[in-house]
Amino acid sequence: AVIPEGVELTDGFHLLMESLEMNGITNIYGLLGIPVTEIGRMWQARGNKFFSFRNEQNAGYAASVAGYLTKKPGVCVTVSAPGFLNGLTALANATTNCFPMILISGSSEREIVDLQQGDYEEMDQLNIARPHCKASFRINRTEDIGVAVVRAIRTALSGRPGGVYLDIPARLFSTVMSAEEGAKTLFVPVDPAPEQIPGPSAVARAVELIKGAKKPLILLGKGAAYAQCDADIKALIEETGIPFTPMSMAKGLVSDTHPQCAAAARSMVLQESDVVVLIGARLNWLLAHGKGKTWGVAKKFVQIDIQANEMDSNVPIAAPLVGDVASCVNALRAGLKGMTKPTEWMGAIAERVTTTKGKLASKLTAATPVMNYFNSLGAIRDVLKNYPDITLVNEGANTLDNARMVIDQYLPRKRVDTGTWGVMGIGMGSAVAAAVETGKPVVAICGDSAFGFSAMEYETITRYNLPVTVIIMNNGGIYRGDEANPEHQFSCMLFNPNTKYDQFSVALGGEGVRAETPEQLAKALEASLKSGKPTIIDAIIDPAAGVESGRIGNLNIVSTIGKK
Ligand code: OXT
Ligand code: MG
Repeated sequence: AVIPEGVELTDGFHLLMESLEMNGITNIYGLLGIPVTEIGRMWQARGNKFFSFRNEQNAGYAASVAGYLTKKPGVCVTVSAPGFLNGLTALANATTNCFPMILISGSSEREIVDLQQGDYEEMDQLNIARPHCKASFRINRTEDIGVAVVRAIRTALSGRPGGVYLDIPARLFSTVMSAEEGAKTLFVPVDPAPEQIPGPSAVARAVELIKGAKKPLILLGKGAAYAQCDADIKALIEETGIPFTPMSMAKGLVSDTHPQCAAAARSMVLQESDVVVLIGARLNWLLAHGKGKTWGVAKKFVQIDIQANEMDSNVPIAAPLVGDVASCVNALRAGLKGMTKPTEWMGAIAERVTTTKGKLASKLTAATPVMNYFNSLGAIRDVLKNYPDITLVNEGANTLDNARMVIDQYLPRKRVDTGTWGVMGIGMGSAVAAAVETGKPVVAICGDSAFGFSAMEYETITRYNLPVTVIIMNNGGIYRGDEANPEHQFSCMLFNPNTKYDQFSVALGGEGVRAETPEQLAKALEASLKSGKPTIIDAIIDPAAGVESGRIGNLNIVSTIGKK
């Protein structure tokens, strides 16, 4: 339509920004260039924050972690084709982990892309994104920007949260319309993540099963942490006296030091329990699909999940509770009021926990010629005890598995790690988002391989002067650093042994410390947390200390006939 002269105009850029602002988005994570550059400049000029990354994948991880921590979709903005594809990995990861996130990419002109006439950064992004997220939308008209943003937000947040792709053809950004008409197209969704109440008969079935159990167990997943109904979950655990064990990102939802925490008796409780209540935890590979020798004696599952078809995904679920975590947990609390506590079972578990912790304690303080995972992480643990509200970011193999075991978490949503996919490279993006969204310090404990995936974002951290301490567990390789080199070649599992991560930090404007003993490590960490300055601690770990694939060596495939 022709707009009469003198009418005040708006355009796609402004409508998009106003719509995001109206919906409470203040931080955008991204990487700029044609055709989205102006979004960054104008977003900052309007008083919002644009966190500019060195690679879109890391910006995407940051957005997804922002979504996980805040229960609002994290927004990532990228350029077309290659920038979009870099961001897509993070969008897929967000969807797999059930983190709400919106990836907004500029795209090249439809008429050229669709006829494959070779446009600048030509790619059919809409369709490529589709299988990797909850929904893939394109906005073709400026008057649809408002509804598209709302649709993206509702899709990302409702039911099982996840990623949404929003495709904006370049030309739309500068397409104008009447400002007055444009303003009328923007709105905020009512109740985008509605309560979903479980049916009374489903609740009664679950209550009966739990009441009849001799050895019940509660298993907390990161879905339970995401739900932000921490007090309700703690109350369920304390009122029933049922032991609980957390999946890695649910650590701290109820403190790891709580007397009912069975994490240190994990294999025992998985094997011996008779009724297992899964709260926001899926029976995927991380839980051995709910079957096999991990799970020992026959058992019945109660499963709380917002997505109905999660039930029976691997094994029959005796009592499915479909609904939001808070509603389901509170329904169980009401039904289980006055339940007899399984004190004998809890007592046996507590005994095992004490023995296991005792065995570990001696390893954590043992002196060794070169630091290993235990005494280095023991030193870190002792410092972090005094900083319960830092966010711990953790990636690697041995670095991940040992840190998960050794470092206690005391508060909910204070641990971000490699998640459902076990993906390396979430480190620096997650650290940025955690520092930005919580306003509190972050400690990232990364394997030297894992760190390499997002290392250049350390410059992003120093540029924004974020209170992030990165501890690099430098064992010189993937899993181990002592593999023999084949003839005339460098081993495919090793890194340059002369790599000095502390100096890398200094070169990028941060503080750098080399730590060769647990005492040096503790001192450097304490100093870094006190200073709040971006710091890398290069923790020198015995190259022989790790094991292949960490604790998931069972998933590694090895040749059955060996070397030929
Ligand atoms: O009860 P038992 O006896 O079983 O003992 C358990 C607990 O009771 C006990 N525990 C405790 N003891 C004492 N005190 C306390 N407080 C306590 N708490 C617990 O500890 C044990 C273990 O408990 P846990 O961990 O809970 O139980 P378990 O049985 O291990 O749980 C099973 C799992 C599956 C839930 C758990 O293991 C888990 O969450 N695992 C996640 C594993 C994972 O995701 N790993 C990462 C991927 S590995 C591999 O893929 C890597 N790659 C390839 C690659 C990837 N991933 N991504 C991309 C984009 N490209 C490539 C690469 C490149 S790792 C990797 C790099 C590795 O090198 P680095 O240099 O980075 O790292 P280093 O290895 O350090 O060199
Ligand atoms: Mg390593």
